[in-house]
Amino acid sequence: MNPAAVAPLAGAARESLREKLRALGFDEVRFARAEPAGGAALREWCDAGNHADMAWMERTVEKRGAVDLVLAEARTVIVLGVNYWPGKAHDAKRGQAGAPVWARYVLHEDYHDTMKSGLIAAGRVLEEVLGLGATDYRYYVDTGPVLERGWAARAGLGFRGKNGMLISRQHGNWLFLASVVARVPIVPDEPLRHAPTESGDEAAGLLCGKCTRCLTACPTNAFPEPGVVDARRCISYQTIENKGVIPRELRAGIGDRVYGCDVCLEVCPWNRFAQEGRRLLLATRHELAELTLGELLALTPARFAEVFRRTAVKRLKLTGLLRNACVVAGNSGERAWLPPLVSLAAHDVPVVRAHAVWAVRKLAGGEATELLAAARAQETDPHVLAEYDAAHV
Ligand code: B12
Ligand code: SF4
Ligand code: SF4
Repeated sequence: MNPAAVAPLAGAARESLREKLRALGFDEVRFARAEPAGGAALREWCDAGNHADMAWMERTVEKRGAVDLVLAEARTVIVLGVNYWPGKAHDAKRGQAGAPVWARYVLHEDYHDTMKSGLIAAGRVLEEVLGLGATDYRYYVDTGPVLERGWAARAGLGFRGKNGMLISRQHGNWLFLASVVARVPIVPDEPLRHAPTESGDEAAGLLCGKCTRCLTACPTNAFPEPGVVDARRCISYQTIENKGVIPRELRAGIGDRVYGCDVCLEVCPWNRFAQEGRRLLLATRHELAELTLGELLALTPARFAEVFRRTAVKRLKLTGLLRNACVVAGNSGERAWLPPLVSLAAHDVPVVRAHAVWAVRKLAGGEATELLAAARAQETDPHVLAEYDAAHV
């Protein structure tokens, strides 16, 4: 199709498209005009090193800031949101009886997979209703080179909070985002309130007022300024994206969080309006929240594959999860975890050994030398040896 020749979809036709997409399971469907945006801010964020080791962010800065590099002649970004708030009853079970705490988003089958089925169906709707061909649109959930939160704010789905999140007045912080970039003009929705920054981007904290709860609650002090997250200090990055050693000075702040972090989300007063989601595009796995730390420390490859099948945790792999479980055990103050930790100090994979050694030293104090003597005698890896020799745990 030639997008320039088509009048923008408006009025009842636009609302009918919105309804059809909502019926597929998307709780929010909003439209933004495709235009270059966000690139300068993202460049600045990467230049300051805030992307940590996520080299793929740095490599795609140009594309993320210019949506027509994602799809030539793109006219509209359709922003889609899926509410994943589990409801009060399920939420209350998190961290019960000393079970480690998981970020809420991961207590589902992998949302990248389940939302993809909705996006495929959305593509079919665009083909049927607007006559688009398969090459006239591209859809993404999370992993594409698209600044999903910026587009969502531009389309009025919510605002960018001081915690960096896209916050909806209706769903609070608990929305997954996805987008369809399309070669069809659609009359855009308005941002909630228009107060653009100098570059024309949507400012952070528009509806935060004087509140700073998220900034002060962050356990690892990951906000260099409101609305900006330094991934190097963020527990979500350290427990999910970082596949190596977690910096020693951040481990205490991780507390009992075994995968991801929701602290700056859950303290936000805008969550008070959130209602349990429809879950048409999500398959919950609440039972993961009930796994005990003992079960996690004893995970074998076969058990890991069975328990975390189809969840996003499988991408962290068994060794990443064992590493995180060692940190949680070290923070627990419970000497009961010493036997499994001493076993893990002799694990095949150095990153697991390193964190097990740290946890044993933290829990056992002066007795650690004796408990770890056999493992240390075999140790040759410099990262693990550094844990034995560190002056402070
Ligand atoms: C990299 C990444 C991370 C990194 C870095 C986080 C960060 N704050 O950037 C890490 C691993 C730390 C992370 C953590 C989490 N993440 Co994450 N992450 C991403 C990813 C892949 C890219 C984000 C990005 O580009 N960051 C760079 C910063 C500079 O960009 P930004 O936050 O969007 O803000 C800039 C732009 O929006 C731009 N801008 C402003 N106005 C406008 C207007 C327009 C039109 C445009 C285009 C741009 C623009 O300026 C802003 C400032 O520079 C997105 C998916 C995606 N493709 O967007 C998910 C995403 C942001 N993550 C998500 C989630 C759920 C999380 C966690 C809550 C997971 C958890 N519980 O552990 C935490 C929350 C941490 C936090 N407070 O931000 C959701 C957020 C949903 C929401 N409602 O906001 C996303 C959107 C994934 C999804 N598809 O649902 N994440
Ligand atoms: S996700 Fe956790 S560690 Fe990351 S910025 Fe928010 S509160 Fe801080
Ligand atoms: S906790 Fe307060 S400051 Fe942080 S995003 Fe929510 S309203 Fe804004």
